[in-house]
Amino acid sequence: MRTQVAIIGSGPSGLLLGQLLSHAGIDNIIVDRVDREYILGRIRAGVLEAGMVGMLDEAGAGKRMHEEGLVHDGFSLAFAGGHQRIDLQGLTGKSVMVYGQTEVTRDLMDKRAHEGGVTIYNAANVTPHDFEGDAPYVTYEKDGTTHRIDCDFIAGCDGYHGPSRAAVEGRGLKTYEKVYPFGWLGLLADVPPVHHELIYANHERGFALCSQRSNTRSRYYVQVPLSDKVEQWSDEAFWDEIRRRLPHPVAEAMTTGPSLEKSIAPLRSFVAEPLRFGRLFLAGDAGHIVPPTGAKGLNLAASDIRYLFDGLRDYYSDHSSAGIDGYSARALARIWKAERFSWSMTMLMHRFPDEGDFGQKVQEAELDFLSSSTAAQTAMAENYVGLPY
Ligand code: RFL
Ligand code: PHB
Repeated sequence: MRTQVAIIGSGPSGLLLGQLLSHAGIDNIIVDRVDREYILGRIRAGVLEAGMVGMLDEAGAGKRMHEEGLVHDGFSLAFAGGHQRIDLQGLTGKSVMVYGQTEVTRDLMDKRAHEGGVTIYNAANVTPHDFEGDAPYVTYEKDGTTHRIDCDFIAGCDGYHGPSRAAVEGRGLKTYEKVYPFGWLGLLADVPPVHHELIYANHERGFALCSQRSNTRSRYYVQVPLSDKVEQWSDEAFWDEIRRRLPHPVAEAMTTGPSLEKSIAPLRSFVAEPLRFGRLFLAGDAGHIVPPTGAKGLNLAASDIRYLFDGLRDYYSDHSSAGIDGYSARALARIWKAERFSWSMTMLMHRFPDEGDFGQKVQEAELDFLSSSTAAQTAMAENYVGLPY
């Protein structure tokens, strides 16, 4: 097989890149280790910045998002029994779109299938080769046979555990990492959201988040120790715990119900540098991870794809390699700002077992300052709606 761009990974990064390339007349093939239903079963992010919304429109996959997504003009920080609203629209003139990653992925997959784009699912041992030279290729195994895709470029959109970053280890790759001493236990349920906007809660028992997927489906999270197992948490235990961590009137208003899904995700900050190795590019979670507190993971994947797609388009249309040459530096400049914001919001809102009462007091002072300072609220809002591309 031969294509122009071989894309490893059929998550949001790979699918978005595939659509944009196809619409620009650039041939591409996506290869994934698992199948469509498995990918759609992963419950992940829920908040889209305006930049990502625009890219889904550009990819021709934004129709259902505009019909079913919820535009949010603000969110709340709950602490010390009360709460402070961050007025995103008033402070920045921008909003965010609440629409689940699962739905984004489904819309992109449906669009690709409808247009006849090629995706190979259930491919084992996917491996990028010879990307430091002029003739890279990708191999994979399927149905007992080894297949080969020759290409001009390889896009490593294969997430944190994928083969693309593994292939460049020892070739000048530098990584930066911070692991947090807790995880998020998430629960999805067909119950109406407790509030029309998201609530991020700082509480002495630990962080909690009230999010949503629609007016009838809610997504809630509580901070848990890394040693906790999801089997230890009955639905009742989850509902009891999250209500304890919310201001009284919010807890009273909460509708509970059976979970559709429950899972624990560890929290990590991670950046790989650079993001280009010859004709191989890393994009999305393959190159960086943020803790979910700032809702930036999915949105950073989109900004990487913006820069990478623009570079590849210019390469094919104008024979200019300036865009692909600048990809890594441009993407990393935005990634590090989102890393900083996600880290700072994580530090502000969670209970840190080793920080003791001092850490707690500093958090309370910062939240109190935030409540009294429009400048501080504006800085938070600017980061939350998404920095410019
Ligand atoms: P993805 O979505 O991980 O997709 C990568 C794709 O690559 C495939 N793959 C392989 N394919 C071939 N061969 C292999 N050996 C392969 N190994 C992996 C995978 O099957 C998959 O289809 O990365 P992408 O596209 O870069 O998208 C990034 C986002 O998914 C990610 O940033 C966010 O979901 C992060 N994230 C969250 N972000 C938020 O903003 N809010 C959240 O609440 C939130 N929750 C989460 C998350 C990430 C999680 N992970 C990665 C464990 C919860 C979890 C559990
Ligand atoms: C979610 O709805 O899953 C979600 C929302 C906001 C976050 C993280 C996760 O910061």
